[in-house]
Amino acid sequence: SVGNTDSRGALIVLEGLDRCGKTSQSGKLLSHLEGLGHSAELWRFPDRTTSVGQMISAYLLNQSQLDDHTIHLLFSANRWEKSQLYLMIVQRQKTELCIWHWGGCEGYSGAICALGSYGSSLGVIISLGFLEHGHSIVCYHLRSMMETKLKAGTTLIVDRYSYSGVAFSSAKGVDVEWCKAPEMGLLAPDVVLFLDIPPEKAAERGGYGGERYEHLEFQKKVAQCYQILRDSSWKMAAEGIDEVEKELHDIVVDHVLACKKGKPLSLLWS
Ligand code: NYM
Repeated sequence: SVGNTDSRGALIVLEGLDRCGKTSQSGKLLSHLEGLGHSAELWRFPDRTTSVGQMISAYLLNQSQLDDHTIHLLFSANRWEKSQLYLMIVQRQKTELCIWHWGGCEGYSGAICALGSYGSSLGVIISLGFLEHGHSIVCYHLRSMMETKLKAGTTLIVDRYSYSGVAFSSAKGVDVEWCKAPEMGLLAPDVVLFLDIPPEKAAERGGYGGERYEHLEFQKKVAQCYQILRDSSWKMAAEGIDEVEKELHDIVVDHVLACKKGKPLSLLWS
């Protein structure tokens, strides 16, 4: 446990093969939670908007070649970069901008709270006229922020997480324990929703695109790797769009309510 007993948002992860319907189910879950008045956001991994995410995207589009271990670590880095809170303070000195501090947020929690009300989305640059530290003009570049969001009461519906990392890399033959190692210490989801669809059925849907991994034989291996990873806490969602939707809604609302009541956060595979 990371020691939080306050009301918080839930970390909901959707997993499954390519074309299993995760993305549309994630969108529906978001609308459902918002409709019930819960604060919720949709996240997805890989997040292709960051510089690490762009390297991943180039790899998936076959525009670059990377060793299996290297791409695995990039996928993991892409999760770490969105789970930690980093703060860059840029102090304007005459006409120059100099980086004054770049690092973790310890000691800056007061400032971060103050910024919360200005907006906290990734990459936002906020200029403040002054700060109690006495700097004349200070810009904050706030990145993060899975834990911050959850603690602020926002439920995160996450389309793929560390399980995709381990399933897809180990399907290529990389050792499972090696694959898990860089994921350790990330936040553990409150629930994993696995959209359980036979690989053949997924392949029939909309056709695979031009991305790496979108081949039936490989997806069959990924399905086996997911089997190894899954535990009794995973919710396996059956097929059939309407039924899946209803089933997922009920499960998710239960978890959102448990987290509101103070269920503590915990860490993955620790
Ligand atoms: N993928 C996704 C991985 O290999 N490792 C990971 O850690 C994650 C999050 O990327 N085929 C794979 C699974 C998908 C591909 O995902 C891109 P999507 O959901 O199609 O954007």
